[in-house]
Amino acid sequence: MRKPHTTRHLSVAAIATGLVLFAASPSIAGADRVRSEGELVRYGTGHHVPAGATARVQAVYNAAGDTIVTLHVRGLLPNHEYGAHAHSFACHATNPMAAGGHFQHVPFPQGSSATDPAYANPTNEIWLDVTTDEEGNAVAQTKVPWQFSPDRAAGSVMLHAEHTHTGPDGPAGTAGARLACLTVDF
Ligand SMILES: [Cu+2]
Repeated sequence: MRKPHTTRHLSVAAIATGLVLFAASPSIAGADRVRSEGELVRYGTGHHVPAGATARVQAVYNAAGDTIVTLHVRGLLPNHEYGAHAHSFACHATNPMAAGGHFQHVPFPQGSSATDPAYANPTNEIWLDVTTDEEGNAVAQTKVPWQFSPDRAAGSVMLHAEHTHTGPDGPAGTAGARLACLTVDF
């Protein structure tokens, strides 16, 4: 299996900006934060994710301080719904739980839970649910009003068996079994 290929692009302007401004400033518009693509790591029986299925994830920062994340998937089951989110850690070869929970911009506090809709929502997490076309391909995009910090960022995008459950009464953010994963060094 091919290892996902991750690249970071830092323009001269971005580096110069970084020298002048504090790191907390939003990065310049259009700067690629990260791009990763490769064969999905498949878990379980794998029959919902055909061998050779691939994903590509791109994250871009804009001047307003948002992060725009795009997911392309290829070679999945045709006309099929999958949930997808950014998770905290990189994909493990055989243990889907090693990717941790959903990355949350504001982590749920003590006494709350990962599925509290106040934290498990598409503004505080990166949700990329897809419905594939007749060839098993799909694209999803989300925009969140925050950026990753250098010391705290997501590590993967995980595909799930169902579209993401949501709503004010929780539990929110759940999407069934973890099916497949792409490491993304956000
Ligand atoms: Cu997930």
